[in-house]
Amino acid sequence: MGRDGTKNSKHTGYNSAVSISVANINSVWGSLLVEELIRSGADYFCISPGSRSAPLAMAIANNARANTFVHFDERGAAYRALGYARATGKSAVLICTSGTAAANYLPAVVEASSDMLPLILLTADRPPELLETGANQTTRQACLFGEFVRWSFNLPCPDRAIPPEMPLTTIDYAVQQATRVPAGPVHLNCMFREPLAPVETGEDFRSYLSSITGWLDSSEPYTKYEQAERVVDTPALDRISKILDRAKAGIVILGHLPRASDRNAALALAERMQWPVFADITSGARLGAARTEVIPFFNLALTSDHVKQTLRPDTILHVGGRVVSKRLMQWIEESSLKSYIHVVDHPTRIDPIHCVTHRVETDIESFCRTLSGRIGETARSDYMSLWLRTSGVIDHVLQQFLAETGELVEAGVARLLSTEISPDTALFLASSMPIRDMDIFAATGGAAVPVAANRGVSGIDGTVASAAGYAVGIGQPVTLLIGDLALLHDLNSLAMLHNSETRVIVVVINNNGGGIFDHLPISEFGESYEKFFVNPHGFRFEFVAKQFGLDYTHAQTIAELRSQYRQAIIQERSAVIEVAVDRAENMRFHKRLIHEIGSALKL
Ligand SMILES: Cc1ncc(C[n+]2csc(CCOP(=O)(O)OP(=O)(O)O)c2C)c(N)n1
Ligand SMILES: [Mg+2]
Repeated sequence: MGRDGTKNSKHTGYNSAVSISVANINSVWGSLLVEELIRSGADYFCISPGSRSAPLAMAIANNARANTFVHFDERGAAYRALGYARATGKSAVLICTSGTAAANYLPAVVEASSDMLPLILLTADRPPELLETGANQTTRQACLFGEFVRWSFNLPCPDRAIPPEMPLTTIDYAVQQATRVPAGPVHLNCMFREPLAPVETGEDFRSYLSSITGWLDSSEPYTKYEQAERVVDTPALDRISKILDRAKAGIVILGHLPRASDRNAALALAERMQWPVFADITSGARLGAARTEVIPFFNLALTSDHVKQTLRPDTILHVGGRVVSKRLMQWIEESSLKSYIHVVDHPTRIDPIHCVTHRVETDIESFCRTLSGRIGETARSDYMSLWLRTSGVIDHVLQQFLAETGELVEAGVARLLSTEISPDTALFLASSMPIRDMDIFAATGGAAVPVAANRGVSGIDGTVASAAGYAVGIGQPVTLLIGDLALLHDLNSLAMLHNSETRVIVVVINNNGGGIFDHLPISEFGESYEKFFVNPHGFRFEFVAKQFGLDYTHAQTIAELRSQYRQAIIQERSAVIEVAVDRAENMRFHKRLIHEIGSALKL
């Protein structure tokens, strides 16, 4: 027997293929919980150290199939788990001790709940006799995450009076609740009495474990949740086909669509119908778009009143999650549509402008393929041709403008990354202007890489950690485009990046505060505006990058940015590339560009 009391089939009497620590009842339960999580596909554990969670941490340490990451900051650990879940669709597991440690999970839990990502939170707690007594490091943890979790449960202290099937089926149910539609976070508050370390108590657990010998000898979860297929309903198909058939000016909007098969089926349907496609940056269909139906510059087109008046749609087919562009939503709201059909794979309403007339909750790929099969070959319409022409004109103006400007502007950075992005990487976009600039200015001529962002609640927090988790989950380096305030918000998480499995190239646009507010009416309000909204700080990131062992460069021109980015891509390390941008110049560029586009589109 090892020092931790681990026994397996090699030890007589404990007839199991699984490593179960039998040092004491806490370690037995810890082993069962961790093994069952792994069997259920939740094998990525983000652990933040603490004493009360020792039975869980030691069980993870003793399970060879557990993939682990240890981080001191629970908030960052939770965001990392979120990024991992975003990349893989699998539940990531969080382990922490009691008290404020658990409370630090809240921001990521809110994002996971809103963006429907599976997380399993195992927060350690003191036993019931110590709660509400003033015992150290205790608080009301049982329902800490309120309505933001799909399920929460106060797991009783490990006890021989409770059969070992109970922790197993509880984990199975927890994973099911986290991953079934709509996916989301699940909280198990795990109470433990002393001893917390795997110290030998001399107990014999053979009779206790005898009822689960079948499970011990297998490699499957105790309760297997069978998946039922979601079929496409024929009357609904008839109704939707009829609406699409009758449309004279239809647009396909692609929202957040993480699965390539869904994306491709939606694009094939658009091609069949010959409808223009407005592909949101998080759809995955924008960067490297090979299809002619994709209208990359729809957002800039909608800065023109002429376009807004003459190209109004009568029908929208929106496939996938929410979209970044507020301008698009405002235009649709003003457009007195006949129909707005929203096709999604979850039950949660996404309709901030209250325009959806038909909502189809289904398997996106099969629904789009079935619809495609019902639609005859269509010739290119005038409506489609006008959109293609409009987007082409904007592309031309934008290229010319960027070539002429001597300054480093945010549009230029977004455009450069969209064409320079390496095909072997993924792109993670921070909230605020990075995601908007990419949505507005990205070209389609670069590589088609996965694009991700925390758009559930659009926080500027936890972005570095989310990108790091995404890199681990997707198994590729990630390029992160982030603002200075968002980076300041998550400096701690730079500590995650020196590890080679988490390669993130951080491109930080330092415009000395929240540049986004310059685009809002509040920017007219002088000194109070600067202080209370922009929050200028004057910080640079060179020494922070060095502190965390990361390569650092500072790009002062677009050519420098290009060469520094290319260099960072070929290095086998994470890096920070700082791009200092002047906010006032950036706004001047923006206004001139929009004026120029307006004039070009009137011709
Ligand atoms: C956690 C959180 N706090 C505050 C906000 C409000 N907010 C939105 S954008 C923004 C400014 C972000 O600045 P920066 O990251 O530098 O990006 P920039 O606006 O300059 O592009 C703030 C404070 C938020 N979205 N999330
Ligand atoms: Mg900024």
